[in-house]
Amino acid sequence: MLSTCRFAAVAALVSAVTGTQAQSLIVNGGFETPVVPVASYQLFATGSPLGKWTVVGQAGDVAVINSQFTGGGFTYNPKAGEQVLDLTGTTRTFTGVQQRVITTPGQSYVLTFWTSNLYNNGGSSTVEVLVNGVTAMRATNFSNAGLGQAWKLFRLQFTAPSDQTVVTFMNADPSNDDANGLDEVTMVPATN
Ligand SMILES: [Ca+2]
Ligand SMILES: [Ca+2]
Repeated sequence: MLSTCRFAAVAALVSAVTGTQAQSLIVNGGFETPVVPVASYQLFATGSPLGKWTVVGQAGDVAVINSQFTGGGFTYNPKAGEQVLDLTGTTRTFTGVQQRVITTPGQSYVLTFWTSNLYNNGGSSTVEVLVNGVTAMRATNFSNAGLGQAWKLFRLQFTAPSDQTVVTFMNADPSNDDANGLDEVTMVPATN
């Protein structure tokens, strides 16, 4: 009996560990598609699809930037992969991206995402996160990597109210700030 209980405990632990590696419900959370020109970027206007994402908010745009792009002496190193999303785009408006995911009502989910701050271009970066249109978090990154992007990880846990959940990431930087990076967005069921 004792050995059976011990086996059950080990099985539960293995389940918990594999649970944290569940496939993300967010598609293209690294903004690796659509592929934009090397050493350049591509703008996506409000209302446009960006892969599985949709650009939303005030009239304006966001930019998908290739890792080799440099502008004004700044580098736009992604957190991972070859591309990164810049929420300020060229318009620096309250504009962002959202994605609708299938969820289980009452289930708890963990959303993680990395934001970047280009310290010498604005000083800070704030991303406003909305769940089903309601502000759930304002994530501000003050990290300093000079002329490059300094990355910081954020985490938000919430309970899904319905069988579909819309997750939105908005640029909440002031209009004189021209950099607000987002990369590696994931969403998985909470394991507790
Ligand atoms: Ca990426
Ligand atoms: Ca910024």
